[in-house]
Order: sequence, then structure tokens, then C-alpha cells
Amino acid sequence: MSSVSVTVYGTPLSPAVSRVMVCLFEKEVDFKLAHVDMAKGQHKSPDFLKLQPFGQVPAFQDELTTVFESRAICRYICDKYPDKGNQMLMGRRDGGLLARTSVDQWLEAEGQSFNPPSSALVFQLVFAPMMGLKQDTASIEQNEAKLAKVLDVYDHRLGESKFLAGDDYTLADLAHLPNGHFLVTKDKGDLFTSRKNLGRWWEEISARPAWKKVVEMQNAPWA
Ligand SMILES: N[C@@H](CCC(=O)N[C@@H](CS)C(=O)NCC(=O)O)C(=O)O
Repeated sequence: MSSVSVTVYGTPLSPAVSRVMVCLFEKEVDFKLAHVDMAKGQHKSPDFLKLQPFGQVPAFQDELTTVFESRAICRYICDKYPDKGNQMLMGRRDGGLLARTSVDQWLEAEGQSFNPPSSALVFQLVFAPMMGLKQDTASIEQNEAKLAKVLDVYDHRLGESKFLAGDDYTLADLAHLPNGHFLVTKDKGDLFTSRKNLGRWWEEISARPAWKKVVEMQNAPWA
């Protein structure tokens, strides 16, 4: 019988799915990827809706526990497997409330400030062409301007500390990889490299072996 208890439902091309996958790789938690064919609408099927009531990927199962929302899944993985793999992802264990709060704060900043404009850009630059939709240039311009303002704040922060939450690489940094990667591969890398501290940070976090494994899976022919 397989000893793997964790299943991620989705496709590695989805930013939210790849956020969970990179967390599992960092934590060295074995998992199965159950492919969900979104083109066929499998994410809206009654069985899938039992795992993810909004009909979105990822869905996540660990034995009898099911969790949805990629950032909540990442927190679950860190809490459930504290002694596995990278043990700093939720902040240093001896760092107490302040270390964890700093991670939570920047993870929220990713979800509330970075994600809305970067997701809109990724949709226009990556998924609209894949789906045969015309790119909306006004949306690209507006969201790039919104994102630039967010990244100015990040650049300032990253002038004070090596990573967003402090001196260690944490979930707060990791959560940015999926959208950041698509922006860089779609010629928007100057959003990062034109800002000195942000460019240094991006180079470091995107070179992590756990993220490289996700990119390899995204580039596989079956993805
Ligand atoms: N906030 C959710 C977002 C999930 C999400 O937007 N998933 C997209 C793929 S990246 C999806 O399933 N889209 C299809 C749909 O909304 O019907 C998370 O982080 O898990």
C-alpha cells in the first residue's frame, strides 16, 4: 500500500496549485498530484466540489483532512509537519509570536496587495493567449502600474531585511513564486530587476531547488 497520504488536486500550471507544490517540496513531504483537467470542467464536477466548494484548484487531502485555499494549505502543511524539511517557513520556532506574525503579515500582503494586480497580469499575459482570448492591453497597463506601486513598498522593505519577514526565507517569500515566475518569463522581469533589493531577492528565491522542481513539472509535456 502507498505510504503517501497527501494528494494535491490540480495542474502545476495553476499558480495556486504550484504555491502548494513548492511548499510540499520545501517541507520534503511526499505527495501525489491528481491531475484535474480544467479544459474539461473537471473542477466543477460534483465530486470535486466536495473537496473545493468554489470549484477551483487546488484541492488538498491529507488522509481524512481536506483543505482548500492555497495559502491556508501551506500553513496547514507547516503546522502538520513541523519537523520535516525546511523548518523555518513559518518563522524561527524560537522567534515566538513576533516571528510568526511577521510571516503572517507579509503572507497577507502577498494575498491582498501583490496577488490582485499580478494575477490579473498573469491572466492577460499567460492564460488569455492559451485560451485563445484577445489580450486586454488596458488591463495590462493598469495592473502593471498598480503592481509597480506595491513593488516599491517591497523594495523598501527588502532594503531593511534579507527576506520579507526577516532574515529567513519563509512562506511569505514562497507565496510570490508562482505569479512572479510567470511575469519574469513573459518579459516583465524588469518589474523586479529595476528595483535593486527586489531584484536581489527574486534571484535568490527563484533559484531554490524546491521551486526549480515545480518549474520542471510545469514544463513537462503532460502539464
Ligand atoms: N484563492 C484561491 C484561488 C484559486 C484559483 O483561483 N484557482 C484558479 C486556478 S489558479 C481556478 O481554479 N480557476 C478556475 C475557476 O475559478 O473556475 C487559492 O489560492 O487557492
